[in-house]
Amino acid sequence: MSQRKPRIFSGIQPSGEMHIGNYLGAVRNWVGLLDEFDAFYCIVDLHAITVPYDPGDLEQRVLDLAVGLMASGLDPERCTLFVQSAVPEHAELQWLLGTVTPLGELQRMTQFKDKSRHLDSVNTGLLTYPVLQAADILLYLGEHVPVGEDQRQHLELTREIARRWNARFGDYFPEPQPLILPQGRRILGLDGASKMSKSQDNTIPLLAEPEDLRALVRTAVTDPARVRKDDPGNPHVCNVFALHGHFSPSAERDDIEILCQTAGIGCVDCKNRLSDNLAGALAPVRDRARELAEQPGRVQEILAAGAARARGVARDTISEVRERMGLGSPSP
Ligand code: AQP
Repeated sequence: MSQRKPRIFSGIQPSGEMHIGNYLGAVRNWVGLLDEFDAFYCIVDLHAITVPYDPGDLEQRVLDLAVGLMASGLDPERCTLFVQSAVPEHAELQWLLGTVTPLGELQRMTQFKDKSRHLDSVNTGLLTYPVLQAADILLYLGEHVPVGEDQRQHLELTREIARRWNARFGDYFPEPQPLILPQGRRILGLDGASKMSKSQDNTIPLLAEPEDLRALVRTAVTDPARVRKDDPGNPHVCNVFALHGHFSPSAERDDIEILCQTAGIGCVDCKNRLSDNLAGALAPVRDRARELAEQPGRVQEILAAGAARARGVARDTISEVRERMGLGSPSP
């Protein structure tokens, strides 16, 4: 008899163009989990609207992200790929879980502090973001969550919310475990200092054309101590060298390491070699994306089928949760 695969959930925001940080830190790893797990991968549009955004763009961003995810190898035949707002039970469960979530825990979340610091007026959604994240995962009774290091704190809060809810209403939710993958390390942006981030304008978009890649990589910050071409550089503090580690053959990377340390190669040449390797490595993803982008109707159908499957599971969870919380059955 075949055993049920353990379930995982992970999400990505349609807050801008998918970038190589998303790809290396998350999506490439998600693809590697398709055989082992019953994977739910979600385009979390409700999360993306917690920061300023253009409503006229959102639908297209969702579609573009779906294209990027599928082009990266998320095969919708082997996972449930869907859009968060197409499954209204996410928002319902968030409310229900909010009743057992301590305010102090939300206020001490690093991401909340970072994001709210830059805003004149802080909306409640930014504060309750981790409760929605807990609802996303618990709605599918997710046992594992592939997350980047940056999301570890939120996942710990999800576990705490599950524990509190179970203690109050009876054991039901699993406490999801992080699946922090060795390759899931933080990728730095073109500034070489902060996390590559859609909202920070420091990204290398996954689907950029080779000439755009080259222009972007040219702006990347390298070893700040290396001022002139004949200064020896330190590759270990250089983000361009770190990116070579992901996209260049290891022999070439070893070569560049020595050439940089001995001033045998300048930063411009080093960047051009990275651009060529990046463009080559991402060519198959770009080609698949181009094909998919020409069939928006098909992409919409795939997302609708994913939402239908997700909704089936979500409805069962909500029924059980409502029952245990004394709210009775949902209206048909
Ligand atoms: N720079 C990164 N390095 C490694 N992993 C990253 N991820 C994002 N940036 C990096 C991982 O990608 C997944 C989806 O992320 P998200 O879109 O939900 O939100 P995020 O982490 O906040 O990504 P951004 O680009 O920084 O978006 P904005 O600017 O909208 O906040 C996650 O698993 C994340 O770890």
